[in-house]
Amino acid sequence: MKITDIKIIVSSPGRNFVTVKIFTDEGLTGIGDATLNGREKAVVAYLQDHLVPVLTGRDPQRIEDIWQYLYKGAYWRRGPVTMAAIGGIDTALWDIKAKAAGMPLYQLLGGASRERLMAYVHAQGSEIAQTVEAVARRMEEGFRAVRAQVGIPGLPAVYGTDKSATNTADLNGLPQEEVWSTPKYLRHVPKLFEALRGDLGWEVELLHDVHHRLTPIEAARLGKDLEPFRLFWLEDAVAAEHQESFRLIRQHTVTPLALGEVFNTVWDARLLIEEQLIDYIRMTTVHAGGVTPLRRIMDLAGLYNVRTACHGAMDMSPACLAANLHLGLWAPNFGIQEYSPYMPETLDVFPGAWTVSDGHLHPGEAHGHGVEIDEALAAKFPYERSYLPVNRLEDGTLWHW
Ligand code: EZ4
Ligand code: CO
Repeated sequence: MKITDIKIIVSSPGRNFVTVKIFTDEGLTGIGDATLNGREKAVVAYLQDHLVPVLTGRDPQRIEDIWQYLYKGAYWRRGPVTMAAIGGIDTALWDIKAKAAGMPLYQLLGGASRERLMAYVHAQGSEIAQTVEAVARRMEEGFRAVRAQVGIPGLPAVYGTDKSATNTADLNGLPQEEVWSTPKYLRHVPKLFEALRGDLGWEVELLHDVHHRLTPIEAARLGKDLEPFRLFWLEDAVAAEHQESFRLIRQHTVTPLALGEVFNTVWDARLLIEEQLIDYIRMTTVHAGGVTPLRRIMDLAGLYNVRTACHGAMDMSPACLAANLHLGLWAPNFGIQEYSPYMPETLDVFPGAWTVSDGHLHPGEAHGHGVEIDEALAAKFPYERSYLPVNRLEDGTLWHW
């Protein structure tokens, strides 16, 4: 088999997605997600100018060799742009290989380790009562695990709670600015979980995303304060350039810790995994550089009792979710899968075999990873400039978003 053509498709059916589509001389095609929110065009240039030219004519079945060639062969390793580009190619190659083998990707990886994958969804409110109501609605929909976020008194809308106070129409796609206060946040969040347990009981699994905003000792304080409410996890407690930070947090709290949605190689997570400093690794197919490396990372994690929890926000395409679901169905150490319901126009552009029911996900039985792209429809949604927000403390200091 030979790669005859590679198309890089940029489309914005609700939000921007970068998709790699690989064509072969045997008529098989495969797709992979290469989306990097706010930096889409850098990935497109990396793919178009540097990867497509070296791949055309190669045997798409030699996935390992191609991955090594792209990773080691560039001399410049790692980084989100590089790894998202490689991730798009690698996912499309696994899609082709599984189609050629006549099986769903999870079968090629070693077969199913379970019947279905527990999902968690997001619930938000600007006030505690609203979040409690939102979590209750999610439970009624059948979800067993819900990530709860709430607005902070005295601050405009913060991450994961509500639309920002900024008038985004005036920004022409440039980043909006949010405001942050750690003391206000630390005082308020335990009250949310007290109310959730009081009103909704103990069966539901509750999660919370700190979104990288604390120092290690502040994260330790929050973890301790939340212990009575038995969280499933505390996500991204601190920015993890220092993996060692988690030694300090771990000394102080038994609240389980999840991390890794911004990681892009095993080297970002090695110490965290080997010292058992986290409980869930959040790396996801696209940003980890594809199925090839993420499978290895999952295996390494399994050796140290760290479970998988692929990042699954709606700014990664359904092709990424599908790859995560195949990996999750196989992984002996699967933990949970984030599920963020897509907009209808996104699902129209990316029709797929995966299903969600009763709070669980399944990748389906279609050959490959099971997601395709409707190119004609994709062309009707051109790229729209869009960035993630930035964050400042109340005195104007630039902070982590
Ligand atoms: O901020 O996907 O757990 N989910 C998250 C997301 C991320 C975005 C970044 O692109 O933290 O909302
Ligand atoms: Co997160």
